[in-house]
Amino acid sequence: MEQRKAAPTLHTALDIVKSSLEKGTDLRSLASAGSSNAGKILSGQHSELSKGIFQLIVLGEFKNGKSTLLNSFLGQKILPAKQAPATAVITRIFHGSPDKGVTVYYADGKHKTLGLAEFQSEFMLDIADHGSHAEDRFRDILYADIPVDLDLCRDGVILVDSPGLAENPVRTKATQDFFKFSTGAILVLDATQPLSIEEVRWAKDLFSNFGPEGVFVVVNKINLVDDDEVDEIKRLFHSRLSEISNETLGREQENRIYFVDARTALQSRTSRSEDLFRASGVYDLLNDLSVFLSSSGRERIALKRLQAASNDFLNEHERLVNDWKAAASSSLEDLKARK
Ligand SMILES: Nc1nc2c(ncn2[C@@H]2O[C@H](COP(=O)(O)OP(=O)(O)OP(=O)(O)O)[C@@H](O)[C@H]2O)c(=O)[nH]1
Ligand SMILES: [Mg+2]
Repeated sequence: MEQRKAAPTLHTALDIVKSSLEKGTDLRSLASAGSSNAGKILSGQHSELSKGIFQLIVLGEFKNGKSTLLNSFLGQKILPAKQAPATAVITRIFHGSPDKGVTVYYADGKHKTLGLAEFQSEFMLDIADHGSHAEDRFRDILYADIPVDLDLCRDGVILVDSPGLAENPVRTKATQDFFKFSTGAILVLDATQPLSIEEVRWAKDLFSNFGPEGVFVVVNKINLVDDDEVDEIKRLFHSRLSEISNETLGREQENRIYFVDARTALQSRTSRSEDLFRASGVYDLLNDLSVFLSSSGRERIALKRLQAASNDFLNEHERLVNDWKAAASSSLEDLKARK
């Protein structure tokens, strides 16, 4: 994977975090023994950002078209996508040789490499997997890695396809956990559906974690809206999202809402129709993403994420030290009773 050198401010922040982590080794092992995993998240963020990696996660409710959108970036159907819920595991795409195949990483530290066709058929949800009570047969998998030949991913950018939110609690949790290691997000909504309660919660979370600058909102399936209603739908999403971000969206953020037709975008790329691709809305999104990913905005968000992870880590230590202080001043009987 190609690597990007961190900008000076980010570089300094990374050095500070590194030395704090080294000095705090003992506390860190105590923290990791506790219920929170702030230390793990901070180390993970630190390691990725020092390598110049910027991880952009694509999130949204199932069937909103996340995988189709990414496939349209790629110009071919690489990620599993279909009418019924499809994405089974977190899938990272990054710049590399497609000949290397897909690598699947397991929670027990093992991994296996397989061909793309094999991955698409083996790691896709089917009818037996649907519904919130179905057992998650993919729960032992951390994520899958697919090297691709995509310009957008040069310079350390990793795009992450995630299982649809609210489709299955185990898969939703996996996406939620992975999101903490990400630096930016693309939230995919459906133009034919009002925002659900869950989507509102997610949008709030994303805006507060990444700031409006780090969130690209994609309102997909705009082709399914009647022509005479498109303007009204656009106004509706703009006003709802501005309510959620708790401020009137400034011009820059307003421009960060994209109304697209990902399916036509994918078709137009496979049939090589430039006009259709431009009209799908994905062309503008891709251009803006590529400008953002080579701008200083990328470093600003990385720094913001590192600060947030450091704060969580420090708060966790403070709680831990307070617990130890309380334990040290308790009587043996009290401690036994609490245990
Ligand atoms: N009409 C229309 N259909 C779309 C569009 N984008 C995606 N679809 C279709 O919607 C269905 C779901 O698309 P996916 O890309 O699998 O959706 P997803 O969000 O990845 O779904 P999960 O992986 O289950 O979370 C597929 O049949 C797509 O062809 C669009 O812009 N317009
Ligand atoms: Mg999908």
